[in-house]
Amino acid sequence: MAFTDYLEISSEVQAALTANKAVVALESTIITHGMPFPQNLETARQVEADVRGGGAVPATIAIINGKLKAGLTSAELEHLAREGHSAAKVSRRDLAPILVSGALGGTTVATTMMIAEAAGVGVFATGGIGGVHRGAEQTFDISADLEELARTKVAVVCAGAKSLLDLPKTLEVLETKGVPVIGYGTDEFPAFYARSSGLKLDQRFDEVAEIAAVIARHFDLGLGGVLVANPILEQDAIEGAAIEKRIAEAIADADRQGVSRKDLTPFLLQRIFELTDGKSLVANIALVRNNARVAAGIAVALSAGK
Ligand code: PSU
Ligand code: MN
Repeated sequence: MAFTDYLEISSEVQAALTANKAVVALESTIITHGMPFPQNLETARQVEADVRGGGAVPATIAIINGKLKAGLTSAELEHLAREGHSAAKVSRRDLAPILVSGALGGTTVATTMMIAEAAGVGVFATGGIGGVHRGAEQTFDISADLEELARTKVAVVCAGAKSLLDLPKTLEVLETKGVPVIGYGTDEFPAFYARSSGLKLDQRFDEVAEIAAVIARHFDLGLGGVLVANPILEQDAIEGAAIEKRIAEAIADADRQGVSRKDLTPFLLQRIFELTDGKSLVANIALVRNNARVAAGIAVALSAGK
């Protein structure tokens, strides 16, 4: 048996792949652990529609009944959204246990990349990647997403990473691991809710066709994954200082309550949502949709170049 023996690709996604049409992978931890119900379901549906609007086929990825699924039915999407935190948050090391138990699993950026690669999908849209947590020099809390970007042949389109992470350290680890971070229309690493972080990127491209060309070349060279950093649109952004206070409060709450390890990111997301009266969620939804549109454009350009 091999990894692909556990894959179940929907007929629509399979047909698109066979015909060399553009496909965009989407993750599901953002549905189960990243947003509350019902906004998680509405967003998951809108993001799929945005991918279609951009001329690509969406392949939302999750683990259901012992199968690695690429392309979900509407009922499966709803099931994931309703289960929320009752579903497992599945990172690389959780894959085998979850397949054996048959539990429902939302896939993180790391596992979504693995399943996308196995399915033959090269472009993936998400909100923000996991990274190096603040205080990692004490806790060693560094997301498995970074390791996966280093080794797995998938391009991930994100709005940077939330400043609940240590962004300079996150960029350092990506550099160490040889992951290109490409700014789409920006010279700076975007900070999720805010367009800029003050951290300069080495690579900037303003056209999706150029980004597709870089991704294709990186894949040809066998160098692993690519991170495309696409800033939140101006009209949706939350000013850096305003959100920063809330993030600091959320981190202090997590410390006080002793929240750590895989529970930390979902806890912080929920706490920031509460502390901003839901404003963080509005921005989060807008940026994921923006990433889906850009990812579709890149996927179309990639498939045209094949
Ligand atoms: N960042 C967000 N929203 C999310 C996540 C990260 O702004 O929903 C999720 C993604 O699925 C990411 C995961 O892969 O959290 C990272 O978790 P950890 O730090 O435990 O690796
Ligand atoms: Mn972690």
